[in-house]
Amino acid sequence: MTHYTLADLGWSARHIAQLEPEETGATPARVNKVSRTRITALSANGPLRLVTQGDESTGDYVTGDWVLADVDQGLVTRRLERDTLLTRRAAGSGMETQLIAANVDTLGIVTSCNADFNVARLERYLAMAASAGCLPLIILTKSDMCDDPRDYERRAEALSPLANALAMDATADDAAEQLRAWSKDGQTLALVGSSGVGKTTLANALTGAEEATAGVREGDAKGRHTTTSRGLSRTIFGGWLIDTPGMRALRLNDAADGIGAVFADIEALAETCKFRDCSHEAEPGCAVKAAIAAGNLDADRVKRFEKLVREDEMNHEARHQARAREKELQRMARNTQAVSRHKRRK
Ligand SMILES: Nc1nc2c(ncn2[C@@H]2O[C@H](COP(=O)(O)OP(=O)(O)OP(=O)(O)O)[C@@H](O)[C@H]2O)c(=O)[nH]1
Ligand SMILES: [Mg+2]
Repeated sequence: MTHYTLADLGWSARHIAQLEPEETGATPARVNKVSRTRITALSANGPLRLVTQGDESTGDYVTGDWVLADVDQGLVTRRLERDTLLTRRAAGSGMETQLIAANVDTLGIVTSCNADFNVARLERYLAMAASAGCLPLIILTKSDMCDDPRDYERRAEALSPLANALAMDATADDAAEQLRAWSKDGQTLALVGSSGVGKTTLANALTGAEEATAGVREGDAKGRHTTTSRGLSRTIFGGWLIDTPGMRALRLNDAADGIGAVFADIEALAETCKFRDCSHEAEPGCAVKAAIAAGNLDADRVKRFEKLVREDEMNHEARHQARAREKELQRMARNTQAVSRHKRRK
């Protein structure tokens, strides 16, 4: 059984500062996997199997979380504040938030140098990273199967002032070495992206494990879903890696800040439009239109920005309405209870 120190696990002064005097006896642990009923975590005393207190759901915890545990009772007593939290809206049409991982330092956005490369999708992932507070790193795999990987790097880095891209052959001997800076010394790197782009291939190189990877189907760029769960794996450089199952579509979750960060240059430009509520369509004195006309700004990028903002506003509105409906239902339930109490008293 492998033992890690708290420092190995990424424990830091920020965590210690959160401890209350009466919590000095608690065992800090980093969440590895979360199931419907159980949480497994890594601690300085080895792996722990924990349950939550009372009627608290394990769904409030996610891979990468720091918790305090009562080891004798096998209980999670508290979750510590998260430095970063990656979320998305769950697949389908609902509004539920899905937690992806916590306390991730770098989000490795994996796509390949082929038909999977999609600028609108990359922008969504960049916005997700910015909302979460993670450093984004675009990893462009399958460079060995394309003529001009540098061109992919350039296109990825042109997406945003935040974008930093790295083309590589994930199956090559030096693949792990190229990711050393983001996966060493207690640093946590999470890999996200479509199915079949090479996340697990990179994860295996970084951890020395042999998790199953999948061959890409003939004729299209898509793979089958091979990875099905998430967990923390120790990297050969002393950091942590979170491999995730491939995502079909990324639905953003309250990402206004993230979108603003990815398109910070457009937002700054829009501030200088003559009208505060400029729609960048036909108004005079529009700085965005002027920049496009001068060839300093890509019109398609502006359209994609506006589409993401509209989508985010609609989500925000839908969530607001759902909350209002819930409140109204609670109010009605309280009234009904009050009426029946009144009747009983009569
Ligand atoms: N030639 C080449 N093949 C690669 C590269 N990266 C991944 N592959 C292959 O692509 C296939 C899919 O890789 P996986 O690592 O399973 O992909 P994944 O992203 O983990 O997929 P899911 O788990 O389904 O989300 C495997 O056969 C890999 O060997 C690369 O850079 N070059
Ligand atoms: Mg995989």
